[in-house]
Amino acid sequence: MTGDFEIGARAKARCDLLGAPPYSEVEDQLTRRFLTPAHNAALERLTLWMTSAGMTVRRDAAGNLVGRYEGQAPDAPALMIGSHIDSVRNGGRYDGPLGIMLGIDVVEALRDASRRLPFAIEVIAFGDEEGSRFPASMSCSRAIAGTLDPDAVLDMRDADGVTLAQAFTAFGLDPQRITDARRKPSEVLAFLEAHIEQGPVLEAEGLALGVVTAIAAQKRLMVRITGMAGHAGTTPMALRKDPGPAAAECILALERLCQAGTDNLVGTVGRLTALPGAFNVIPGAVEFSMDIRAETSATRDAAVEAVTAEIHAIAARRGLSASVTLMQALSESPCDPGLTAMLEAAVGDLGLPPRRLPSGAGHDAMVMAALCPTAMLFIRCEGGISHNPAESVTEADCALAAQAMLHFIDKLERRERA
Ligand code: HGY
Ligand code: MN
Ligand code: MN
Repeated sequence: MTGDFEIGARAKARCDLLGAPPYSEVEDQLTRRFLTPAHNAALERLTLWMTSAGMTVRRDAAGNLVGRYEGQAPDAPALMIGSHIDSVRNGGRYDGPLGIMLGIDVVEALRDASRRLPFAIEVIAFGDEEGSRFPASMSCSRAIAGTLDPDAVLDMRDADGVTLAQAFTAFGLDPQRITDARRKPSEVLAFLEAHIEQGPVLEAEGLALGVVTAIAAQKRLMVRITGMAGHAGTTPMALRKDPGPAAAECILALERLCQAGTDNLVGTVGRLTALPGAFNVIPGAVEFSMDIRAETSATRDAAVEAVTAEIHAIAARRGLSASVTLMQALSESPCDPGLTAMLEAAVGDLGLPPRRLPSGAGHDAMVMAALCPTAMLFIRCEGGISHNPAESVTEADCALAAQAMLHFIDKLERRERA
């Protein structure tokens, strides 16, 4: 126990509470997309929790929530702790929110112990990391890091045709002021993100915690294969210009390329749409997304180039046309070696064996690295399952994560006072 709450266990319970309406857009599942009423409800609840933990709380111009626990000196640079509050559709309850709730628990423990540090602590709930509503992702941490070009994203539309600019206005924010969220390097000491591993390694090795070495490079692309719409009953097979089978060939080509790849190369088609989308109409066009990742940008880019060439060759052979449009590129992001060693030592203070591992999943930390040194703590999750309502963590592992974060803060305090 720390103060009057179970540190870590309460963080898990709070993620569970946010797993249902009004903090989800959908009954019986968790879908919480950027700038929706569910996002707003979650920020209102987080504001209460951050305030009662001893923080001042504000919403920034990009839709982030920022809780601040002052250091000994006013305006001291901050250790930022946080993760994202948005979710994928029908996602898990811990992917993102757990890193925020653990930050709140840690600050409340410091406040209960009447501790003031040579730095402030800011707990951040990034509004958009998943890109589950608009095609681009990580827009909120990019706004803070100063790497977001609003003109490149404000006209992007969600599935209902709402632009990002319209969504900002509906949320009470000025789309022309997003860049006001940018922070100066002098304001930020470091960024620490605690996150479920979303993979099977820690569980397979019987480990509660791991320390991230680097985050994989990723690219998001949209592919459109264009043929000719026609009648499903009267058009002979030999006379069709059907983009459907062509898309199937392309998706198999992506799978084959990635299966043969190195550097943890992976490729995913998560969205596939036949247009106009009727039983009895040969599609005029088929669109599908590609998410391609690898430990290095070089491997990622070689795979993108190879699959793009295959897509055009398949389309040409079938008398169709194809377009491949880059939606977003994120470079690999090594975590700061000094902070990573500090985090590893903090895990060791708990009597746990050190375990360093790369992250195939993207995280706000990879964006924040443009602003400040970063460190990431991984927490075991059951079966490595994530982006799935079956996502699960234990109270004990959450408690260990919170303790490791407190030990990390002790080490950072010693370094800053030296
Ligand atoms: O896609 C990812 O890796 C992260 O969950 N946004
Ligand atoms: Mn995440
Ligand atoms: Mn995710």
